[in-house]
Amino acid sequence: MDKAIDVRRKISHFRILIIGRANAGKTTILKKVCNSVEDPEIYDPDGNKIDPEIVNESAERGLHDIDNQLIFMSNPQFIFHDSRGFEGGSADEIQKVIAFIRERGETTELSEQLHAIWYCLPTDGNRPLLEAEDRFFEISVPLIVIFTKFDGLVTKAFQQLRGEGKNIRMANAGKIELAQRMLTTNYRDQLNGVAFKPSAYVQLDDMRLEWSSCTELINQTANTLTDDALLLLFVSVQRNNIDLCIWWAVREALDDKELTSVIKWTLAYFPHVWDKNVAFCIDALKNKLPAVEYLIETPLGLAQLVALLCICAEHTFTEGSVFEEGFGTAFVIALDAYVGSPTEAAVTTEISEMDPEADFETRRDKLCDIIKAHRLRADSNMFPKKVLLLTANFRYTNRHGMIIDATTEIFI
Ligand SMILES: Nc1nc2c(ncn2[C@@H]2O[C@H](COP(=O)(O)OP(=O)(O)OP(=O)(O)O)[C@@H](O)[C@H]2O)c(=O)[nH]1
Ligand SMILES: [Mg+2]
Repeated sequence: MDKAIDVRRKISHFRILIIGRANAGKTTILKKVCNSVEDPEIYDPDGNKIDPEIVNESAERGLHDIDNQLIFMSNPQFIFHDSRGFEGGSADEIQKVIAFIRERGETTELSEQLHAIWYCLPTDGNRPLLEAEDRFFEISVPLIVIFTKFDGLVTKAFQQLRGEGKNIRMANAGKIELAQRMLTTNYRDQLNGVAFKPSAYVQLDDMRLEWSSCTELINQTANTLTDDALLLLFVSVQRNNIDLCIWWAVREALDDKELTSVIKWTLAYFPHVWDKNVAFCIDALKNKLPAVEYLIETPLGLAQLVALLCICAEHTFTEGSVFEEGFGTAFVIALDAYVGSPTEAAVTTEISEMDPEADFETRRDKLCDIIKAHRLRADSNMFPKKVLLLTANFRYTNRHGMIIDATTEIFI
């Protein structure tokens, strides 16, 4: 297990190859995962930034050169590689992808290896699978098949039902179920026949919509990682999905018996907590709660400690300033706000109602629910009153190209 923390210290990037046909929705997914409306920055294999303005003509190629590294500034801990679509001179492109996967597999540097492959299969077209597409499954990297543009398949199902004479209401009522069946027959079942099965399948809603999310893709990717070190790394780079960090932190710490290890393992899953901060937190906690050693001697006491750590860590994450150096201070403020607060009292009551004899999964899920229901920031009275420094108006373009005027207030 300590090897995992070690990896977190050594490499901070999770490297993903995304492949699939042109227009499959790859870039849209990457932006969603990184919570970005901007295009990624492009770096060559040596880490030199490629300026898309200068290489104007080949900028498009820069994005699709599989060797280049794509990094979104909103979550620079993910490095993506994006290939060209397979069709149109496809054999060449497939060879290139296979060579790239093989090369990355041969490197002994963990940070240079591929950690997962996301394989996008659009479901809105007429051609379910390309002949050569199942070759990719013969690899040792976890491969997650993503069925994209399911909304397009739903539209096709609707049209089919209308063609069969159903009225609009009936066609609407039956379209999702039919689309699901079409997905199974035309895609899932066909992939069951291939020699090397993907590690997981994910089906995504219309990724263009503001509310659609990639949570399922992130969860499935985490589930396919069998190596503790990689799992910790993957979960801890999720700036967009703190609930997942909470889930893994609880899972890891809930059966632990030793104070330092509980604290270390609960905090290690959060993206902004680094090894060097953990020792500081242990001291801060012992200062604030001198009896903390005794707390973990009972299952419910341990659950309280894990809840405290997750709630404080989650709260500090929402403060932009806490990355790296600012974490210790932010943690102490959160700890002061939490201990003795109504939030802590509510958490303690709910934990005391948990069944200590229940199986691990039940206790884990219950504790996650309690933690998620008691975010520290929900009770703003617990924090020192802040003073409004300025109100700023700004304008930005959202992912649908709409210009939005917004206002933000900055407090000190
Ligand atoms: N209907 C539908 N359209 C989508 C979805 N996701 C993306 N699109 C649209 O599909 C088009 C292609 O999306 P991209 O994300 O650029 O696809 P890509 O695979 O990166 O394309 P290339 O980089 O050209 O290979 C865009 O017009 C997107 O708005 C989806 O879930 N449903
Ligand atoms: Mg793209």
